[in-house]
Amino acid sequence: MDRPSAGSQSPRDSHFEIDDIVWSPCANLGYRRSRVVSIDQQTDSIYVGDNSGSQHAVRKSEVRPFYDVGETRTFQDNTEMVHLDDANILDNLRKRYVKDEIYTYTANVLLAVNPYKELPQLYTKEVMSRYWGKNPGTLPPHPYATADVAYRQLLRDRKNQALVISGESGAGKTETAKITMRYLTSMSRTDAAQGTRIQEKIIAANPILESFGNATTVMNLNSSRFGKYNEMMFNPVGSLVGAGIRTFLLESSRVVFQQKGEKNYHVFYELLAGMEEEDLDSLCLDRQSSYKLLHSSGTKPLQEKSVESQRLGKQFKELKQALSIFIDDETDTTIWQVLGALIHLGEVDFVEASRPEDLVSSEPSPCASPCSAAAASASAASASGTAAAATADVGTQPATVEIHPDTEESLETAADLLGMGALSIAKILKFKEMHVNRQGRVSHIKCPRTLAQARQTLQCIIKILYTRLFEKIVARINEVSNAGANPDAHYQNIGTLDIYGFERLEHNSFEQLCINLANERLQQFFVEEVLEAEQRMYAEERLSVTEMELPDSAPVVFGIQALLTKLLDEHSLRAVKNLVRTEDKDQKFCELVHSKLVGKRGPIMALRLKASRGNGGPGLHDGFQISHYAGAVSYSTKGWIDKNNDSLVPEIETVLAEAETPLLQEMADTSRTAHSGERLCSVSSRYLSNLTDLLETLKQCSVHYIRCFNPNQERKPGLFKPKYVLDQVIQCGTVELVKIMHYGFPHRCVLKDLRGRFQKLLPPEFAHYSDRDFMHAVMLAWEIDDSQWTLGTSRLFLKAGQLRALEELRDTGGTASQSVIKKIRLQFA
Ligand code: AD9
Ligand code: MG
Repeated sequence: MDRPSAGSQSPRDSHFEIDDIVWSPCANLGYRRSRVVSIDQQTDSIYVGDNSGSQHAVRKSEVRPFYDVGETRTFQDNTEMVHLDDANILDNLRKRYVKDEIYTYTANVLLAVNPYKELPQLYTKEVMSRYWGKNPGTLPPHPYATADVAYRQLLRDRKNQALVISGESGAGKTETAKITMRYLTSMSRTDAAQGTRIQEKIIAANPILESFGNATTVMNLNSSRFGKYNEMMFNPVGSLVGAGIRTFLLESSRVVFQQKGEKNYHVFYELLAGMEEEDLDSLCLDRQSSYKLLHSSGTKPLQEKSVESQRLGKQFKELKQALSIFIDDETDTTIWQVLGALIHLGEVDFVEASRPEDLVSSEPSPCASPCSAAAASASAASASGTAAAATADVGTQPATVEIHPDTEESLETAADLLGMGALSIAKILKFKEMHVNRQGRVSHIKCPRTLAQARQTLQCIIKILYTRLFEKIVARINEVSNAGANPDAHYQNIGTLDIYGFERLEHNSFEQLCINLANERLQQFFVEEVLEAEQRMYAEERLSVTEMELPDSAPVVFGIQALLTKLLDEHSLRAVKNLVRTEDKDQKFCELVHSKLVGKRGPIMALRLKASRGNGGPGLHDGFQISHYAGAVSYSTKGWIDKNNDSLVPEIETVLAEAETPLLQEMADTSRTAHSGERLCSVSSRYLSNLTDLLETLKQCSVHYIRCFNPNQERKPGLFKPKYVLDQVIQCGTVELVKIMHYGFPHRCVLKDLRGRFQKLLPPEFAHYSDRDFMHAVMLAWEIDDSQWTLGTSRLFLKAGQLRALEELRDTGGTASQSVIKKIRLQFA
């Protein structure tokens, strides 16, 4: 799909002459400093030469003007630069980065480049105080300034505020979110009734969420595997009264499988490294064992007393400390028991049981597995009216698999820790409960699972237990963080959105599509709410601005949503009802995508993918590719139908409800028991509806943007890879933003307010002028370059830095020269 080129030239920049120093495109660096050697007007090519003496032709539209301000001079705000294009923005970011100036404004959007090293001097108490209540732009760019603006606007406008932090995985979103939250908790007043406890709770929630929801990935050693929206509530005088967290789609597949170079959730490793010996004993765990759940991607158990082990041990203590703020000792014990049980469940395996030859139906049936065959045979019985015989036949079928004798002990230990019967769990693993509708009467049958099905069921149970535990902990944090807030009071809040960044891995699945959809929708929101709104405002103020084609996410968003809701849900439901062969349900879904959604010029394309370990074994299989705003991503549909169903093992609900411990009982969702029938609990529908709610929330807020950039994939401090950053700068719409704000004007002030403020800048004889004429006269009287301002119908638009200049004039109390005043008088006469 053709996407508008964000870096394309505007007419103002396109004039070049021989010997001009320019930026020319370079595969490695993004742009290289070059000299114009000759210009071919016919072909619109420019020949450029570099230091090495080599010359080559480039298209004129790809060349950017070079503005020499020296290596050390940089701009705090990209819109202050003379040339506003990708090459010059990139160079400004690079020069600032090497000086540890990791933050840069683009008008009111803050850009942050990950330093990959501690910069404690940037975040001291003293620095916090400096930003408190200051006008943005008067101090260096900082997340504190962005948070401060949000707080002031909340108080002034009585409107909810949102800080939207975006960027690819590893770019620094979570760290930046914590920086803004620390600022707001430290600086804002606390409600007398709340004491400092509310601050403590907000800060303590972070390590808990990170232990349970973050993991090491190839992109980031501490990657957030869930999205979160943290809301801090303030009363009308600005005191902090409570907080809440909304989470989005935790990546549950990670609990049972990790790609090469990746790990399970931090909490498991922290537990093993930090727990006291006797507590570990009570969970029947030991530090030296290589557990499948934690080491399936080939990582080794931690060496005792190694640096890593000590770090994790320390984190475990911090986690325990943080948890103690939200939960009692009994719940704390249960949490570790559940986690221990999951590790033991991960060890369980199966063997084929010797079973009668006639178990698999010899009749041609749509499904080949015992479970499906049983269902098919029961439905056939139902159709032929021999229901009683069918129930007897199916109900007495022996198990196809048994628990592997070597792993029986693991199952028993897990069951003990969960306060459940090992037999109950084994039954779920070996048999699927199905219901058959015979002439209006629903009966339940148990049919044996195959080896593959038993293994898959085990994985499902582990995923369900972990996800529910995570959800329970978040719910508990919310309960405690809101305990002091008056439920009837209407508070305003500042939300901080830290959602997983755009992902393009070697193998991309359902989770990556969900993650990338969230980023697509946020990008669409940014374009609509910021860029388009900006263009609309200029039109309303009757100002002419350079027409600019904006990126349009709508076709991609529309395509993905159709794929997830229409195709995936419909097909998942057919699978639940056993209307598709279990073996090729994912492949069939892929074929549906190809036939229904792949279009010639659309964003979705058909693809042949090489399969991998996590992708269903070697060989080729079908997939599709989507052109996202941040690049094309190939997806494999392997496993999607199961991943999309949250109710794959409904039998577990009853067992949970009957467990001994209250926390596990609370984790049961009794609306989903096996008896509730063949239901699809669609993961994608729930996710889409959560996303829509989030965007609705954002629409009601004043939104402040922080864009994070990853300078390199090696996680090295001081390494700024220009081409890598350039791609991110272009993808996120920063270039369009800079252009709109520059060719437009970043500061827009209501004329009436300005007049009140700058009254003294002109003699009293101007008092009868209209607000518009008055401010016009001020700009003329002080001879402010007319490229730096423009007058709308109700606002004065100013380039970056000009408002500061006017304020300085006001403070110094000067008056304009008489000769100039005279000229103006004549002009307005
Ligand atoms: V992901 O989408 O959750 O995978 P994030 O959240 O964008 O990603 P994160 O904030 O986790 O990235 O940052 C990655 C790492 O960069 C951190 O663990 C820190 O080691 C490092 N980082 C990021 N920002 C800063 C900072 N302001 N100061 C110091 C930082 N280090
Ligand atoms: Mg993160």
